[in-house]
Amino acid sequence: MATRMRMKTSLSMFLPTAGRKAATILVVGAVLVLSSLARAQNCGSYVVEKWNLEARKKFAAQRFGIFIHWGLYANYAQGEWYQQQICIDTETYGRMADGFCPSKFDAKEWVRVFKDAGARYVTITSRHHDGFSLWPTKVDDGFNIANTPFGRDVIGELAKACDDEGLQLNFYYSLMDWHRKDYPAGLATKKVCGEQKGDYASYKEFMLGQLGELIDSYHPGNIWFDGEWEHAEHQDDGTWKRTLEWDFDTIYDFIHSKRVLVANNNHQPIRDKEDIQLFERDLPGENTDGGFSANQPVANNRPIEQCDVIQHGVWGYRIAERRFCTPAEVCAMICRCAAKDSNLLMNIGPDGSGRLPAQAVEVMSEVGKWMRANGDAIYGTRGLGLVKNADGSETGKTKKDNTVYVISISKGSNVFPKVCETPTSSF
Ligand code: FHN
Repeated sequence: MATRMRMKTSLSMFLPTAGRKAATILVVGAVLVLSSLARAQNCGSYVVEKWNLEARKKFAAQRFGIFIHWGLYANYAQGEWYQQQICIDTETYGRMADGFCPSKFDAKEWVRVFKDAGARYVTITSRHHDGFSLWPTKVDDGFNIANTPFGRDVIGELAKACDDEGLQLNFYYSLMDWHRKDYPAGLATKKVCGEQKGDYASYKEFMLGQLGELIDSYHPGNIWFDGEWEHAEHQDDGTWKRTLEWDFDTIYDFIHSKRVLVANNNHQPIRDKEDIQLFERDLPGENTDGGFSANQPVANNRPIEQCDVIQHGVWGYRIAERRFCTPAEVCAMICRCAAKDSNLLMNIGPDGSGRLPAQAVEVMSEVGKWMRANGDAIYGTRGLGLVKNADGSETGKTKKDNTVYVISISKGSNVFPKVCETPTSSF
């Protein structure tokens, strides 16, 4: 019974939960096929183009990125699901737009912190589930940053700051929407919008309009979708019960036509046209206690990215949550991911003033010191696996050219991983 329940995808699995246990590490398979990302590939009838394969390879080599969850919800300071959790109607919730004036927002300072931490890219919530857009979009009903006292183009300023410092910017984009009337409400949205039937053709046109605008104006590396899962429930016979046909072919083709990669955090097996496989707070193939990846076989021909949170249990800023990962814990996560041939996308939720939480800044500064000393074992490597040792420590291995990096990850939240370089001939 317990197993059957775990296999089912239920809405509660996607809600923010406080502190998950560190991953239980298993021995992974042997050496990966190193050339799999470099050549043109057939995925079913879909032929992956050369630009796409090169972009995937570039993405995988970056290995460490910063995730930013920021929007109106930062003003409420209760995490990004607050509207849904206390069932505020969209009109009442949206009034916060009149009070959104993050006077301390400084894209250059954010980027300085990210770059100093050793991050090679940034993925920001251009629009989260509440439907509020962080750029002055022309295709919505006005629920965006232009109609706040702040009025500045957050996405534009961040894009410029990233560009100036050589960091790639990517966009999280919520498929699920708690604001628009044409969005067909799924399990989570019904709590805010009731049994809203919506008009998906109209909603899809809106999304394509926004995506085109985002891509043409700010040139992201990838679009990172989220929220599909409120319309999909995994069945015991291995199939998915879907309550909405999203027409991802059209959406993905549109994004690919602009030479941008597609990722979808849907917790399902990867589709042909998805370029990056995502794991939420779970190492690829581990399916630890959250159960997010219970139904996600690891794709062996795509770059992989695991996202996780620095502030415990939340993505958007929560004022009362004072527990943050330690620098050593973040470094251990980076190492586990690299050993598993995955990137780490570490989330920070800025507050309503536009500042990154001070604790996150301190942690990232220490992470940066470790990355400067040990980055060779991380950037541009391929993962050779991660083993859990009898004493609870872990050993990860990565490889680049003729060097294998053996990474020892000790137990304890304040012990940094240790890296040892070995020529491949020793193996
Ligand atoms: O509901 C969201 C959540 O707020 C957050 O954005 C995370 C990031 O991976 N994804 C969803 C849950 O799967």
